[in-house]
Amino acid sequence: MTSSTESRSDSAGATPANPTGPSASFVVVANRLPVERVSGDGDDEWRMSPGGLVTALEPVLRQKHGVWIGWHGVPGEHLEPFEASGIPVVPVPLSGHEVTDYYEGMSNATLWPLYHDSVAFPEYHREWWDAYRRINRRFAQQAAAVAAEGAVVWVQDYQLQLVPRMLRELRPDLRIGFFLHIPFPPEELFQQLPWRREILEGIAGADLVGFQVAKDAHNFVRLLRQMLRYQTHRDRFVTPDRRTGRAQAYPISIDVNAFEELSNSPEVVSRAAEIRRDLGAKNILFGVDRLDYTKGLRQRIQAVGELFSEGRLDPAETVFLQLATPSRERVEEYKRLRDDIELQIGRINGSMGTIARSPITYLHTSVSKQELTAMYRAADVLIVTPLRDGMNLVAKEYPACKTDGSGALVLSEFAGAAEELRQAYIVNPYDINGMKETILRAVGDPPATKRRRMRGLRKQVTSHDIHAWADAFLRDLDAIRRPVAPNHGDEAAAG
Ligand code: GDG
Repeated sequence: MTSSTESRSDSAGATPANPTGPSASFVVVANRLPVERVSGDGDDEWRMSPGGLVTALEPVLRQKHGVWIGWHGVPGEHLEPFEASGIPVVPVPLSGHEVTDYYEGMSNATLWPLYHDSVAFPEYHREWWDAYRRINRRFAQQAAAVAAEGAVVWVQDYQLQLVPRMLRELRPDLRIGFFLHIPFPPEELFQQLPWRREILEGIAGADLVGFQVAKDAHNFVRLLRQMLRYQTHRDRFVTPDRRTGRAQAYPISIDVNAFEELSNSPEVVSRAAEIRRDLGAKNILFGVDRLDYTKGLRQRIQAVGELFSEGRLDPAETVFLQLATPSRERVEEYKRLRDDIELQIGRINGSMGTIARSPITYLHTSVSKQELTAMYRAADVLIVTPLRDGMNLVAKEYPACKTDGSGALVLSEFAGAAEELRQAYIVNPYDINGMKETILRAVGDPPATKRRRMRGLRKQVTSHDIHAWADAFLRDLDAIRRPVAPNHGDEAAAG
C-alpha cells in the first residue's frame, strides 16, 4: 500500500482507482471505509472500526467476498486500494474543504438534523450542496470502475443519496440497491430542502430502496408521486425511463451470535462482575450512545437527575453509568451538546454525590466491544431515549447480551427499534415525568415480569439478526429483473 499526503487541502483528485479491472460482483459504497489506522513500528496497519454500519455489513462482505468503497478518514490523503482484515477496500479521497462542505456541512449539518425531525436547525448552503453533488459523483465513478458486468452494488445512507442515479447513468447494467440508515422525513420537512427533487431522483435511481420502517418507505413513494409525478402502486414506482423500482422496510439488526458468544465468554462474565463491584451499586442503570443531539441525552439525564434529587432513586444503591462515544466533534451543535450534558452531570453529581460515590458515572470515550458487552451484561436497566432514530442498534445489542434473561430495556417510541421491541418499557423522551415513572417501573417491577419481557425481547432479536436483514434485502434486489438501458423498450424490472 502506498500513501501520499496532499499539501493543498482542496486537491483530492477524482480519478477512479481500478487496480484489478471491473471485477467485483458485489460492491458496497458507503461514506466511510470500515477501517481505522493503527500506527505500528514502521508500517501502518488497518483494523476494522466500530459503528452501526460496520457492525451491520462486515459479516455480509466476508461471506460474499465483496469490495467496499469509501473514505478512509484522513483529509487530503490519497491511498491505493488495499485489504483490511481480508476485505478489499477502495479508498475515495476527500480534501479538507470537501470534508467541511460535503461531510460536516451538507451531510451532518443539513441532512442529519432535517431527517431527524429537525431536532436541531438544518442549515442550507449552496456551496455545501455543490460539494455534495461533486463527491457523490466521485463515489459513483469509483463504483462504476470496480463493478463487474451485472454486479450488485449496495449504496449506503444519507451521504450518498445521489449515487444510485449517477451510477445508473454510467452503468445501466448494474443492479443497484440503496439503504437509508436514518429516518426519512415526513413531507412537510422534506419540502424545506432546496434540492429536494434531485435527492428524490437520486435515490430513485436504485432498483430497490430500503428503509428502517414501513412509514418511511411510504413517505418516500408518496413524495415520488406528488413531487415528481411518478406512477406508483403500493411499494413500486415507475421512473420516466419506464423502469420499475421498489421501496420497502428492512429493519436492520445485529450479529446476535457474536454478541451472545462474547457475552458468555469467561472474560466478559468476570469483567461484568468486576464492573458491578467497582460501581458498588445494587441497581445499575446504563446508557450508551454516540454523543449526538438526536439521542435524547439531555432529557435522559434530566429525568434520572430528578429521580435522584427527589429521593425516588437512592444514590446509595443506584448508579447511572453513561458512556458517550465522541462523535462529529468539529460540528458546532455537537460541541454545545457536550458542554450542556457535562454541565448537567456535574451539577447532579456536585449536589447529590458524596466522597464515596457519585450518582452518575460518565465516560466520554470509546471502549472495546468486549468492554461494552461487559457493561451490557452488568446493567440492570438500559435506557435508550432518542428523540428520533432510524433503528438504534444498542437497543438490540442489550437483549442479545443478557443471555441469563435478566435486565430491562427502557426505549423511546421514536426509535425504529420500538416497532419490533414491543416488550420494552416504551417512553416518550419529551415527556420527562412519563419517562421518570417508566424508569422507576423498569427498576422496580417484579423479577418475573422483567424476565417475561426480556424473553420477548430476546426472541425478537435472535430471530431477526443481521444475516436475515442482509439476506432479505439482497434476495429482493436479486429478484428484480436485470435493468435494461434507457429507450430499449418497456421490459423494465418487475420484482
Ligand atoms: C445509524 C443510525 C441505525 C457505541 N459506542 C461504542 C460502540 N458503539 C456501537 C454500538 C452500536 C453502534 O455503535 C451505534 O449504533 P446505533 O444504531 O445506536 O447508532 P448510529 O451510530 O447513530 O447509527 C441508527 C444504525 O445507523 C444502523 O443502521 O440503527 O438509527 O443513526 O453498534 O454498540 N462500540 C464500541 N465501543 C463504544 O464505545 N465497541
